[in-house]
Amino acid sequence: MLARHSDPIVAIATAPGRGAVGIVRVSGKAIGTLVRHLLGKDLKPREASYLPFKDAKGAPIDHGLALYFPGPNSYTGEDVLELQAHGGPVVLQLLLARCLEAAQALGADGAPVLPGLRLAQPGEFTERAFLNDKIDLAQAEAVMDIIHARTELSHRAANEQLLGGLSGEVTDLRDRLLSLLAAVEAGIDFPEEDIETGTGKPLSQEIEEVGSGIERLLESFTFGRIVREGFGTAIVGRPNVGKSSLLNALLRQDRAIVTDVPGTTRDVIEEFLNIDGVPIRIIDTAGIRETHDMVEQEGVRRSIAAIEKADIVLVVLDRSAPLHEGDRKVLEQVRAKRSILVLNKADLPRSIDLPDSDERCIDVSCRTGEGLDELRKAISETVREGAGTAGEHAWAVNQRHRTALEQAQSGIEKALGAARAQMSPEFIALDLRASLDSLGLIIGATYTEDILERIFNDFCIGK
Ligand SMILES: Nc1nc2c(ncn2[C@@H]2O[C@H](COP(=O)(O)OP(=O)(O)OP(=O)(O)O)[C@@H](O)[C@H]2O)c(=O)[nH]1
Ligand SMILES: [Mg+2]
Repeated sequence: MLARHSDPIVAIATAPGRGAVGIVRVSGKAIGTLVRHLLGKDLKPREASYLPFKDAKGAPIDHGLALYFPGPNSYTGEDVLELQAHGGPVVLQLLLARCLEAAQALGADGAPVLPGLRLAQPGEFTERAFLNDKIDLAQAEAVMDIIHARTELSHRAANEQLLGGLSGEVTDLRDRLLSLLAAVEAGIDFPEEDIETGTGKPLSQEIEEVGSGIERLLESFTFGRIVREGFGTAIVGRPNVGKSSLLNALLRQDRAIVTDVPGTTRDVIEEFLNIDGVPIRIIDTAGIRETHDMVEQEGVRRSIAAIEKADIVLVVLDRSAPLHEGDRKVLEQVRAKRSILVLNKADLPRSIDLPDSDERCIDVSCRTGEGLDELRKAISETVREGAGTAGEHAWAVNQRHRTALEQAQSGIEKALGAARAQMSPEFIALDLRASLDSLGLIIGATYTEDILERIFNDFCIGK
């Protein structure tokens, strides 16, 4: 643990701006003296007291609720004080400054009330909770996922992770690896004997089973990316077919400029949409065509880049006109992608003749709203098919977990190779241990200061 991990810390815990209530939170190993100095009395643990919050001269800054949670029964595992005041930025800044000032004041014994109290860094309260074993690292990450969740599904995934769903799976795999390791290491004294584990299964089978467990966790990554970042859905097509109209219709909001001039949209526009609880990152793009206009050329380049990155493309065609050379080019462009053909302008007579295609086709009218529900349904079905739904569990691994799982898997493969080649147990043990350590990174059984920094820097201050 670094020295900074033992400093007492203080921060405004509520979001910047104005709200009904705002909270200033202090955490430290022993903050009882600060509580007394600041509030003029001791507080009963875990009971709300309605009090004036006074400045150094005794004039009230505000009246509010004070809550004191002596460690270890607190969010951080340390002593925690929460001051709930009116949620205005000035009140909260004054309270924050007052806490820092009170900490510097000299107490009855002539020593500073709470030496070293400083402003908290992002995520530092949750980092303390991790360091004090209140939660593990995967659970700490879930705290931020809950705060960032945009839809019910994202929230459910984060909440299950916070409740320990993922941690439990990782811990089970680690336990299995640990007993394997013990068996292999016991075998080190008896190199001439076959290595048999307690279950009677051959070692290679045991190792393989752990490998399949890791593989199952890895499979949840796609779903995890979708719940965290949204399902990337690019609206593409030649100019004037109604792409921006579709974006607006799906968002039920006049977000993008719509005109009858081809080449209206010049840049990609990205917005979030909630379809049946699934977060959809919907991207309107510039109409794809050959053009001499430099700005439009850049727009087209970005449209093509958006196609590449998207999880699915909605190819918009104007069904009131015959299939255009430009449409064919777009269809060619998206050939390798999963796509839905959106036949727009269904309020007008149909003149399009479609080439044979396996892709799903949906008639819509952005003008009347016809077909939009069916399109929403088709998008959500595609997500569920492609992502593997949250069947028995909703949690899913993130990029950091994925890297650790891949490392763990590589250790497993090496161990398996060594076991099959009947190499000496030391080698097998080495690879199993490497795999164990990689799995440990997920829950923070092993961690470095660097990992903590990368995780908690993305947090809000005060969390
Ligand atoms: N009749 C009818 N017209 C529509 C419909 N959807 C869009 N339009 C019209 O089609 C024209 C082009 O619409 P946009 O949404 O700007 O088309 P776009 O594909 O974004 O065009 P660019 O940005 O230029 O590539 C506008 O005049 C819209 O009013 C529809 O469902 N029915
Ligand atoms: Mg447009």
